[in-house]
Amino acid sequence: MQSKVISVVLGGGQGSRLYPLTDTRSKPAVPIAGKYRLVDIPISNCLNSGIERIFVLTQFNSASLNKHIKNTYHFSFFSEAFVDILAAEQTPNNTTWYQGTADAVRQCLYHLVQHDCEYVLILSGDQLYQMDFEQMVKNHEDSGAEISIATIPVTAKDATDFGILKADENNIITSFIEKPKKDVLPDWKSEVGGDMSARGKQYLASMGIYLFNKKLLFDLLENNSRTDFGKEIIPQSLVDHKVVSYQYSGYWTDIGHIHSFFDANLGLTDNIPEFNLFDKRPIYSRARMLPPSKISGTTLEKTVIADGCIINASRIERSVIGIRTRIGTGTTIVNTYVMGGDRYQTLHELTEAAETGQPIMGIGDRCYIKNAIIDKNCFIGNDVRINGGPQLKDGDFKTHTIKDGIVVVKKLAVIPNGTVI
Ligand code: ADQ
Ligand code: ADP
Repeated sequence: MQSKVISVVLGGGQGSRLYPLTDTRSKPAVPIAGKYRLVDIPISNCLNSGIERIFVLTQFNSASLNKHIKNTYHFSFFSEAFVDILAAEQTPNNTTWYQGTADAVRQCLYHLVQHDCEYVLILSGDQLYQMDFEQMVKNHEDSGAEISIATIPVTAKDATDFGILKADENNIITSFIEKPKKDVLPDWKSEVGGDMSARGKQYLASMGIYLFNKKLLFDLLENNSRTDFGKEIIPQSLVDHKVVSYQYSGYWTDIGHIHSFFDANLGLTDNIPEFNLFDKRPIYSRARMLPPSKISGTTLEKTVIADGCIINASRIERSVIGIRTRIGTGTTIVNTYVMGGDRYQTLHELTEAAETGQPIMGIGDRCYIKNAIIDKNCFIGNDVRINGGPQLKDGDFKTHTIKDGIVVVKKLAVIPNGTVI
């Protein structure tokens, strides 16, 4: 695998769907599950599948992404392995930012050409799943495919958000439509087999995971201006090339929207989560050498707590609490993802805040927080009430954004004592 495949992770366009989490950082750097970042998911899937040469394409480079990659993915001096970030850059031939997914890959072809490989695996940066790409490569080779697309059955409700395809009895894709409108959907039903069909998942969706024969990828991208895989490259390739569906049946979810990102994070608190962090194949992240979390007087119900926290809350329920989070006494947190902090405040800073009545980094005393995402390094005062839910109208404010009833408190926001949202 190592010598056959190079992987390219599409790290994100403008990232507007995950705003405000992507306001000051690139999408691959968005923290998930209390201690990881989005980019750790596709990179871990690659490493666990024996693919050790990885490019991450991102529209803009952030200090946190660079630092994270540099501090996390160390390889032996003697190995060929690498994880390289390629941010949209101006070169004599390209003066623009990436215009779309295919354009992003096109602009990095000159990096790819320098490496020996048979296949290029193209991955999305905003999906939560554990997949063994070795199986996909094997299927690609066994079927004689020139392009393989990982696919998953979805319901009619979800089908309009994906590329939908039809395949013949040999899994060769015969037609493909990117995000079909509702009225044409019935024409796109597939025979997906027993259980899936019974659950109403009668449409075969592209997971946005593509395996290309290297030479074909170059032929398809060079000397033209097609900008998107789903809209142009894939549908246009069906006529002249063997494009095969590799059907996947495990857990896979797109986390490119605030509500799906929120649901995927809180899903980790389920008794048996669909995404298994406790799998023998690890999700890699930065080893931070944090102290164990210290918890006092708190009733914890279905809660995931990362390292280095100091928690004195009275109750935390169905929540994910990220690294270095401080939570004061008498506070209740429900259905919330608290991302945590990048540092601890010094004793001097804490004393000064106490003397002047300013909030400290973390969540203060006697707060009630429900249906929220609290970004990194927030200062939430005492007696703050954040009650997200469908009763709240969407909107963007100085300290927070409301999307689908979820309150997203912005990174570094200071929420004064007694605030009600
Ligand atoms: P979408 O996810 O809607 O559909 P798109 O917005 O093009 O497609 O994003 C694909 C991935 O590429 C995402 O991870 C995104 O962040 C990233 N990306 C987008 N523009 C980029 C750019 N300019 N530079 C770098 N990265 C960029 C796609 C397929 C569908 C398929 C779904 C599955 O088009 O056919 O069903 O993925 O989620
Ligand atoms: P994120 O993308 O998660 O918001 P940042 O861009 O803020 O991350 O960078 C996180 C890194 O910056 C952390 O590793 C942390 O060590 C460092 N950092 C952030 N703020 C401070 C600070 N005020 N003092 C020292 N280090 C900081």
